[in-house]
Amino acid sequence: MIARRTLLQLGLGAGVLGTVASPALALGGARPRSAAAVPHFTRPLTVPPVLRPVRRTRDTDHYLVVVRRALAELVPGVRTEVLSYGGGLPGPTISATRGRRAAVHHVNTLADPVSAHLHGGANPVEHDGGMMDTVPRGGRRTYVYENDQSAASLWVHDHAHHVESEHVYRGLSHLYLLRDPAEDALGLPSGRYDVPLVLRDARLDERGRLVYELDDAEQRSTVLVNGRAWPYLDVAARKYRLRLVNASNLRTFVLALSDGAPLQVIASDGGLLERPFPTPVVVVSPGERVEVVADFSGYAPGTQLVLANMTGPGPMDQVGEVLRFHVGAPAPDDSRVPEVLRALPPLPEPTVRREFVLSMDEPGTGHAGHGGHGAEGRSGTINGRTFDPARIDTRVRWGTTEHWTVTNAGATVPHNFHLHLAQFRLLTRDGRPVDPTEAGEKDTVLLFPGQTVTLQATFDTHRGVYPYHCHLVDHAAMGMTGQLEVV
Ligand SMILES: [Cu+2]
Repeated sequence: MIARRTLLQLGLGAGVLGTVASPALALGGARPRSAAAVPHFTRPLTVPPVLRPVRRTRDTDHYLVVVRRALAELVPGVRTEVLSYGGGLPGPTISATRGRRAAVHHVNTLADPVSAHLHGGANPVEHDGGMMDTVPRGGRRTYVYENDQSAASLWVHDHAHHVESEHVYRGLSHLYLLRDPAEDALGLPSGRYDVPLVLRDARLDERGRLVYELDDAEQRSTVLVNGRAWPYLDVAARKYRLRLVNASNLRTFVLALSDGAPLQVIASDGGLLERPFPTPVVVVSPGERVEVVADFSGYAPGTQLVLANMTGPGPMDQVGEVLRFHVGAPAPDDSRVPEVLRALPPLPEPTVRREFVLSMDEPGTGHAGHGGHGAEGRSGTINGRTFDPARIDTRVRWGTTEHWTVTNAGATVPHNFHLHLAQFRLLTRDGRPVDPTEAGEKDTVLLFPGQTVTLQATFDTHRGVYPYHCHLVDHAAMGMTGQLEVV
């Protein structure tokens, strides 16, 4: 097979590659030997199927999810064993409606204990999927979600202590899209023009098997969108709502269209922004969600636009590309992006102030730990302490609003900060008011090395013990997790 780079040097467009590096060829024995050999943009994007309820009652939809091993064609022609919520990577999407309860019955067929956390959800602690609240092999568990919160792109992922990092990496996540008739009435692009894009990376060996090594971002250089490496998406020349979800363990995506055209950011983790905000660059760190409206109406049929990723780690000819849009004919478009999307909840005056400092043994700083090689033995801390399930780090009085200052004390490694139970509001980043795209409801915030953010959160829903942690999942597994008790 001619190297992709060579073809590009010859001036042949990537469209030619689609003919040369067809999935059929790969099936015929030319198996991808590394991420570098996987052709880009030869397979169409797929969207995870919507899970059907097994039963509907007056106020509740019941779902069945079997946690099991499955096969997925992450790269063309190769079946890769993954862990799955019911088949596929990511698993099927739950489409929930605000005000209508979802009861999700889990059956664990894996050897490991599992725990399913609805990321971004405000739920009673027994339904939060706690790290120590696990379901053993052969066990069953029903998670009940009230869906009494703003419409938002939520997602479910494993959170079982010690194994969550490898479980998430091997595929245990799925979308949970919470809808609201009030949001539907805004007229944003909908139906087939509302497309989730679950982004992540993976490291595959020469036989196409997923390789998991703790804190191994550099080598996870195969980029997957909805579980396929570098797919393309045929789009009509009109507006699309794109729900960007970062399901990576470690990789932050800095996304832009290859022609630099702006994307209208309309929503973040906890739902719609107050107003749309145009930007050419969208940053999504692990666990974060950013929704944009992309308008393809100005492009001639046949135009190809790459959704590019402008940062590493890893080789940029691989990790620098994510997805390609192939623009087709214009299509009728009565969708609109209103100037006002919603009124955000008011910001009460905080009465308690706290500080959180994230830190970890960084490679190359002389703190390589005791493990001898790799990340084993290195630890991550919040306020100097690694996770201890028996310790409550932060006690919050129910009903209060708190002001938190969160700092990444690192010199080289980015972190982020994820809070269970409550959506928070970012106030400042390094002393300046946050960008409008970060000013909505958030549950996860990125902190580049040395950065400090301030945020406020109101704890007026459920009582109990919930974690907060770095959502670079490998870092959480290295101890960068604390516990909050709402009393
Ligand atoms: Cu981290």
